[in-house]
Order: sequence, then C-alpha cells, then structure tokens
Amino acid sequence: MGYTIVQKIIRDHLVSGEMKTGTEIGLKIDQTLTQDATGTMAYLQFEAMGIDRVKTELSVAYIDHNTLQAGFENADDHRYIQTVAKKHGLRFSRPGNGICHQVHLERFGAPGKTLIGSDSHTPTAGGIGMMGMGAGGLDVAVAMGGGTYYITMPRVIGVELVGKLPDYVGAKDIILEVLRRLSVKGGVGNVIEYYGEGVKSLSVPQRATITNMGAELGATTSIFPSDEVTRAFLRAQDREEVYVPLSPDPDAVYDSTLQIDLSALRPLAACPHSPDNVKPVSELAGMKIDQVCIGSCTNSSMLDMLTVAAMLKGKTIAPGVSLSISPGSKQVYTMLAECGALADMIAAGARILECACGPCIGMGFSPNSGGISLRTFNRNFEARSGTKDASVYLVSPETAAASAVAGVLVDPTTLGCAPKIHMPKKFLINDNMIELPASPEEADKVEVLRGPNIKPIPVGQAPAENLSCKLVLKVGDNITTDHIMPAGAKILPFRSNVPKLSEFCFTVCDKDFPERAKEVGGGVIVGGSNYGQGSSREHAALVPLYLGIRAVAAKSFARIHVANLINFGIVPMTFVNPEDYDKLNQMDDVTIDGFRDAVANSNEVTLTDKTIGAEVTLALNLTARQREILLAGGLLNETKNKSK
Ligand code: MIC
Ligand code: SF4
Repeated sequence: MGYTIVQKIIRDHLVSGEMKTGTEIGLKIDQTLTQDATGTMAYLQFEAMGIDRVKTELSVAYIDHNTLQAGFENADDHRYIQTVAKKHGLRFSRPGNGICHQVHLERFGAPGKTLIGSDSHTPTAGGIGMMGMGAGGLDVAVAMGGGTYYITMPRVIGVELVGKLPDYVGAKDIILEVLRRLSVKGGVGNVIEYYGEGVKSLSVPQRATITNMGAELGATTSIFPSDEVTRAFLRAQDREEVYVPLSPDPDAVYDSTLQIDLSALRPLAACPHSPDNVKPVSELAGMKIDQVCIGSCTNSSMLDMLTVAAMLKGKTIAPGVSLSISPGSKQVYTMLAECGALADMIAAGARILECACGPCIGMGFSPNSGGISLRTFNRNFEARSGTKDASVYLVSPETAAASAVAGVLVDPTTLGCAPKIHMPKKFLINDNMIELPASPEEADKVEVLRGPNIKPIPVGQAPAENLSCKLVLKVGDNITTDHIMPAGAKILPFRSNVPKLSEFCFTVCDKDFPERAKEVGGGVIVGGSNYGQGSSREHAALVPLYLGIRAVAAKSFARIHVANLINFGIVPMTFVNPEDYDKLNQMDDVTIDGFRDAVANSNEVTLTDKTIGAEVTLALNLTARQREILLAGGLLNETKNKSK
C-alpha cells in the first residue's frame, strides 16, 4: 500500500515507534519557531536544560503577539528573547517583521520538512507541503535541543477539491465548509490532506489559509501537495532551491474522505462563539455591524490585502463602522505601500495597524459593548476579542471588505465580477529585520538580559500515593485554552509571571475560580469533550498547576493541551462511561486510592465521590513514556533526573 504525503514525511522523520494509527511515534524535527507570548517560557525551559546551541536545521524566534507596550513587561520579554536567541543559535525576527506563520511561509518553510512551533497555527506551513505542528513551549525547547517530538500516529482524512472557486468566494470559505462538516473536534487524532483537481487552482497563500485553520478542527496538521504552484511561490520568494515535489502515491489510502465542489461554494461565516458554527452569509445578510478587522495569520497575505484594497478603492467605510487592517508581514506591508494599494485602504478610512497579531489576540481593537465584529481571523471564542458580550463572526476578506463599505453584512457574490488579482511574480526580498545568531565562538560573550517580570516556573510534583481533594471546577464541552488562561492586552504581558497570571485563570467561566482553588489547595477539574481546544499555550497547564490542580477528568482532550498537562505533571483522565460526567458536582469531596500506582501501571482508576456516595471509573490512556513523565512530576523534572 502506498503512502499519503504526511505518511511520507513521517516515514522520513521516524525516530521511534511504528507507523500504526493510534500509537505513539517519535519524530525528528527539522525546524522550530516560537512567538513571544509562548517563547519566553520556551527559552527559560531551554536554558534550564543546559544546552548551549540549538541542534535543529533552523530555529526562529518571532516577536508578533505582545507588541502593545503599555508597560515595561513586553519590551523586557522581547529583549530577553532577542538576547537568548543570539546566544543559543537562533534567528530573531524583530517586532515589525510580521506574524510568525506568514513570515515563516515566506522566508523559511520548506516542503517535506518537519516544523514544530509554540503556536497552534504552525500548520500554516502545510500550504507549502511542510509538516507543521503546534506544540507546547517545553516540547519546542526539547526539539531545539535535538530531542524527539512525540505524537500519536494520525489517521488521514483526504479532502478532495473539485471545480474552481467562483468570483468573491475565497479560501476562507473552503475551510469554513470543512469546519461546518467536521466540527471543532472532527480533526482530533487526524491529519487533513488536500488533493484533487481543485488544488491546482489555489495559490500557496490560499492553501495556507486552509491549513492554518485546520487547527480549529483539532487536527494534528493539514497539508497540501508540493507542486508547480509551490515551486512558483518559492521562486517568487527567491528560494526555489528548497523546492521538492510531493504528492501521495497513486495507491495511497485515506482513512476517510470528503469532497468539496469549489464551484458550488458560497461565502460562509462562523457565528459566535465557535469556528464550526457556520452559516451561509446570505442567511445573515443585512445584519448591522460595528467593526471589521482584516488580518491575522489566516488572511493577511499579499493576495488577501490586494483583494481588500481593490474592493475599497474609491469607497468610504460606512459611518459607524471601524475597519482595522493588519498586513501579515513587512514584505506584504512594503509591497502594499510601493504599489499604492495601501493608499487606497487609507483613503477609504481603514485604520492601518502594524504587521502583528493585534486584534486577533485581543491586543487592542476590542469591540464596543454588545458589538458585532466581522473578522478574517480563525477564532471567535467568547471574550477573546476583549469584550465579553461582543459577537464575533469569522469571514473571508472579500465578505469583510464588502461589509465594511455597506455597514451591514453583505454577501460579496451579489456585487458582480470580482477584481482580478494576480500573485506577484517576484516578492520584495529584504531580510534586514531578521537578526542572525552569534557564532559559536562569540556566543559566550552574549549576555542574556532578563527583566523583573520574569518569575520562576512552577515545578510539578509526583502524584500523591492516594489523592484526596475537591472537584474544584466543573465545566462543559469544548472548553478552550482562552477559557482556561485568557489572553488579551491586559493579561498577555504576564506570560512569564505565573503567579500574576493565576489571577485570571478560568475567570471567563467562573470569576471566583482562582480564589477558590487557592483556598481549598487545588484539586481536580471536571471537563466535557474536547477539553483544552485552541491555542498551544502551556500556561493553560502551568497556571492550573500553580493553583494546585493535580488531575483533570474529561470526556476527551484536545491534542496539544493533553501533551501540555502531562509535561507539567497534571494527570489527564477520561470518563469510561461519559454519563458519569453528569453525576459529579463542583466542590464534591473525592478520593482516588492508589493514585500513584495507577499512574505507574494501570489503565484505569476509581474516583470515589464521597459527597454523593458514587464511584466513577476513569481511564488513564497513557504511554510508558508519558507515565514516566507524570511520575517524575513533569518533563523538566524527568529530564533533570535522567541527566543526574
Ligand atoms: C492564539 O491564536 O490563540 C495564540 C495566541 O496564537 C496561541 C498562542 C498563545 O496563546 O500564545 C496559539 O494559537 O497557540
Ligand atoms: Fe497571532 Fe491570531 Fe495567528 Fe494566534 S491566530 S498566531 S494570535 S494572528
């Protein structure tokens, strides 16, 4: 039997395990990336490992998230990352150079290689035929040190694209259609591979929009073939030498398939508060809007920006609507300025922001109370915009631009013929905002500068012999990492200050949680299905650890989050009978006898709820490697123990 694209990349990078679906495999990682909101922690952990220089082919530290400097904290963290990168052999992409995923695609991504990044949208690189995966900062630190990255051997979902997109229907509409069909948990345990006639008609940035938002499906990664379109993109970036063709073997078998007829697609919108709550724009058309935000790592390419500029040219943004535009990179920004498209946007009344994540992570541009915001971003989780009662709709740049002008949600296909936008034959190449590392000889002289905001990382504990505690919090299905550890302009500056961060833990769901957890000394969290979906932020494990959380019992977990829980010594347990979830109540007293032994050897534990007098069976789906990490109280402890 032949291989699919991802299976070929896995085969070429396999370090441990067998390519048997559902079992743990270890991969060699060629490249890593970090961003600043997760990077500080990743480099503190890398330093703790005592490795002098990164051992990957390429590692890049980006600054793109925490760029609103309303105090010293973010600037200090940038300086720390800059100096630590210089010392340890990493390239440093300075603030102002752009969003990590967009810049990586432009300047570093390579078909057939593996990449992990401390950001869940690292699969953006799949647009170029690279196997990009989001990971916790500690896993990225390990990979930088030359260590193996572990995943579960995924199933492969093949998405066949046929036909050609009609005018004003975009790549965003394709991925929204996939989300509509598969849901935010439909990708868990899977990779998504795109194939078929329709692939050829999509440019690399369009493909990258689709693979980027595969993160919202919970997929391990998403990938497109590497073909002549890929080669042309790389040539236009002056990097044709990294091109290799990649396609599935003719007899490759997908575990399941779905087909999308591009010609039949219509503009779609993901309604509040989930990326899979998808409806046709035509059904919502006419809805009054307050704000439009265009940008983010999903839709900030040159192609997206030129489309928006052409649609805004000669028009004025509707009164009462505020439009923000954040180009994805310095390359895009400069080219927009040079060709005059930027002037068209400004003239129409757009508020042009720097090339960074910006409003996507709540760094400014929070909507008004009860406001309706259309965003070309990838996540519309409750409160992520910074305004709890705002309603965020995720749409294509085409829908966003048409609506910004009209002041109400507009189906752009009603506008007639779309402007013809062509991919540039040659991009503007100027890597002057990427600092190179010091040479190994010079590295000793580089001083790593730390600010006072950097506080020690909490250290995990080995599981107690018998666990006796409270069910300190009970939450529902699809809890996101934005619920567990919210971000935004006010909270993000404390990403390297866990004690301060803990004041905000779970406050979107329950404002008293941090106080209560401290009062009762932590305990166990009860969750529904797909617990921990969304971001790769390991803070969603580290902060609960700081608040005394020892285990989470859920119906199911999201991939990156469960790895983060284990890395920090929090035991993930799943309900054997999902109905048992309903029996348990917040603040019940519970015990698990023989907890540590079970973590060491057993596939199940019994949780006794003393308050209601019930017993519940929980599964421990752990590999031997994960058990060792948990018994040591986390991966850092385990690494230290091993090196003794
Ligand atoms: C996000 O989009 O949620 C983020 C902010 O980029 C996160 C990373 C973080 O929390 O710092 C992600 O996607 O992993
Ligand atoms: Fe940045 Fe938003 Fe992309 Fe996350 S999803 S990397 S916050 S632009």
